Amino acid sequence: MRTKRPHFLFLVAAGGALLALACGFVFIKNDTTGLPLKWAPGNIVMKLMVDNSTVLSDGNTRATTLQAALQDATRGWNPNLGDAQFTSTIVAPGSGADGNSVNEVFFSSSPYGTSWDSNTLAITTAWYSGNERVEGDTIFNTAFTWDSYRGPLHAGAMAGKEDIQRVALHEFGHTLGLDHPDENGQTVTAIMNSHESSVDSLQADDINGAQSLYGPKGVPANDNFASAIAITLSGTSATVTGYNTNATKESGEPNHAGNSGGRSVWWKWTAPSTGTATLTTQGSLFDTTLGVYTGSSVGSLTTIASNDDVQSGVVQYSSVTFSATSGVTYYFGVDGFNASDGHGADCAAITLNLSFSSSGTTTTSSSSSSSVSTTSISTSSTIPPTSSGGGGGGGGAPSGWFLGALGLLAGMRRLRAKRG
Ligand SMILES: [Ca+2]
Ligand SMILES: [Ca+2]
Ligand SMILES: [Ca+2]
Ligand SMILES: [Zn+2]
Repeated sequence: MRTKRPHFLFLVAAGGALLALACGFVFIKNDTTGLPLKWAPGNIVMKLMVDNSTVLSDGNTRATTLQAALQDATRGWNPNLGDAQFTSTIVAPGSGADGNSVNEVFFSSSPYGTSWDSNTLAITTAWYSGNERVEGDTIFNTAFTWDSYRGPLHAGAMAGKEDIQRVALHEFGHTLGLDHPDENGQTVTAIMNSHESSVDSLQADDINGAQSLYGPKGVPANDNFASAIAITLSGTSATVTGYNTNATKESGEPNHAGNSGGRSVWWKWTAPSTGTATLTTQGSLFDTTLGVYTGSSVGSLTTIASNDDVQSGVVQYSSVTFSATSGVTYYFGVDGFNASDGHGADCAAITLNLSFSSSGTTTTSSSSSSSVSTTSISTSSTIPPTSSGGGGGGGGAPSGWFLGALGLLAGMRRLRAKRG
């Protein structure tokens, strides 16, 4: 089954055996759309309902350990997130509430009325709406003895003691939208593997996973139309990757596929001959929109083709097929769908795939006049409609516990860290 993981991980992988070696991070996905569940850009506000007085082995308290896992400039998640940042407040120890739209972190002997299994250290809930995360509570199991320390797990004086920091890094990775690589056929060193280990800090795979959702810091180089990145075919196709994280919409820019968008980036391509081009955003990690244009300035473009979803609301990548004329430069605008919910356009890692079929022998079109760049338009929608209500949108089954759905595009899952 197609996955939505960033394409660059697949470049050298031709077979299943290689895939297992080449891939890493995986996502908590919306089963209907197959896309990752992620927070809208901005602050992810956490309420830490844990002790802030007892000093642990590394000099921190439970509360400051959690804060470090979220926000510390060297060992927390925040330095690795391009358009989202954790913020936190420390309050008196207590218990959170499930489904209250507040992200709460606390210790409990009975998480939301359920029983811990004997090996589960902590769980994180995943409430979502559409492809957007809206709540994530993290609950630590009081059955274990907790401390905070670096280095090997359970070694020496730390025998029998669980390390809050590494479990917190793992659980807050779930808060961001990462799942367990080791439970999804991957073999990598990662804090996001399902079992605690002597890995006590964020690893490259963890950071790459988070950045594929929240981007690197800064504005993409191809934010503006005038800075469109040129695509060159390799044979008959090309695949490029990028982000629309922190991208903007220019004055006079068209609404791609008729949607207001707001975080667009640009590529361009000059047709080497006359033929048929197909352009898709398949593999992108968010609900894209796509427009193909000719013209020389962003305010006076001619639309050649555009598309939002291959299958409305379900297959949310975009695909267009258009007739390309030799020597004409086409501009490709990729934006995120803007649901007008105040969160702006969707954004994350982009994969853009171009394939081209030359007409071959000189075109013998019925029209003998040499055409300019006005070409026929067709948006592809070749995927047949699915049976209504079917959830199999392409992501594969989530790991952890699936506790219930709140409708087709909203629901909650719980993911857990297990004792090493
Ligand atoms: Ca809550
Ligand atoms: Ca832009
Ligand atoms: Ca779309
Ligand atoms: Zn986990």
